[in-house]
Amino acid sequence: MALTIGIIGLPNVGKSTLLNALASAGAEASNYPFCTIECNKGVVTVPDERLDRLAEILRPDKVIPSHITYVDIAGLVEGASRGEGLGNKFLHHIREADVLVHVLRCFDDPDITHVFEGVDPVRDLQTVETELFLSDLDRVGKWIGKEREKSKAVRKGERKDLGFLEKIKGLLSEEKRIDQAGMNEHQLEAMAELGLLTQKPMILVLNSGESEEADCLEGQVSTVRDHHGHEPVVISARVEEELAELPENDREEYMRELGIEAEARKSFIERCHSLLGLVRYYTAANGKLQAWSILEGTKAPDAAGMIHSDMRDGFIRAKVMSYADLDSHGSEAEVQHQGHLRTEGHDYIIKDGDVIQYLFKR
Ligand SMILES: Nc1nc2c(ncn2[C@@H]2O[C@H](COP(=O)(O)OP(=O)(O)OP(=O)(O)O)[C@@H](O)[C@H]2O)c(=O)[nH]1
Ligand SMILES: [Mg+2]
Repeated sequence: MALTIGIIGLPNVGKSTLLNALASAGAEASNYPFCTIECNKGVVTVPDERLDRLAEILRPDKVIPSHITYVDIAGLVEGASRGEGLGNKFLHHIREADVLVHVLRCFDDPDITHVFEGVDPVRDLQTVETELFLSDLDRVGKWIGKEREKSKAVRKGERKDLGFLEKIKGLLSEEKRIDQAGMNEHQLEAMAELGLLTQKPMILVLNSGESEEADCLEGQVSTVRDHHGHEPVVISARVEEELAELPENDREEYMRELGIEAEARKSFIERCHSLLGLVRYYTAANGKLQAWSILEGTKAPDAAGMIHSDMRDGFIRAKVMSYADLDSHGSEAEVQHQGHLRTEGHDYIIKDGDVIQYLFKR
């Protein structure tokens, strides 16, 4: 299953427009808050030069690039965590995404309704973040309630650590992100099961519009950066959507007219990859070379499980080479001859550029 990126933000900030630009998925974008009610999905191919070189070396019958599914989620509003504006339904979709792209409106256009007065990306960011924290708080609160109701007869190993959950609740109520470093195995399991929205890797995208003044935009970038602590990505969703819809021949001319050097949507996918800490690795088996995008820190059986759940359940070991070795030695046989073909087990964490063959019980 492809990795899923959920596109979130307030209504009318350009989420559907961004998805159209990325995937030409035909999501409806219009000047009408809540235009997206059900989710639109776009499957985007990740550009990958290493895959071309690997195909040259391994000569597979079939080459399949990595795909990322972008899901355009309807706009969140204040009170979403209490069910406002179909809130709970939207929050449910967000919970299913592996990582989040949060779109903030920086374009000023009196023709496009803004849910608040005027452009203020930091205010919008805080509004949506508060809803995410409140939703998480509600979730942890319900867990605590259920634990308390469990009879004393329930065995210790089947109980959740109430003290730990209370601590998480306290941090969430202060809108603090939770640091998982130092957590024990049970606590990490509980965190994974909770699937908190505020723990998902997230990047911020400033939708800059087509005619924003450079100074004004720089100011917005730096306030968002100061607030969030990470560098946001700037893109003009509407311009990119227009470019995506133009025939190849007309595109360059339009870009010259606008004074744009390169289509941002192409580098955007790459930037998402690096900012979100995604890792790209390859499987080579049965004449098929395939690239996969996964979260950093994924263990081999879980990565295999993204191909098929049977492969996770029956995982035995993984034969691993690195892209760098294949590239420099030029053949699989030579990599093996040089002693660089490794065998890894259940605890192996997939690295960027690994070329893997899984062995599993059927
Ligand atoms: N002027 C201008 N308008 C834009 C830009 N990006 C999007 N829009 C317009 O803003 C309106 C809303 O865009 P959408 O992409 O539908 O917004 P959304 O965030 O998906 O909205 P919801 O689905 O209601 O949550 C559309 O009319 C877009 O064409 C931009 O960069 N500049
Ligand atoms: Mg939309």
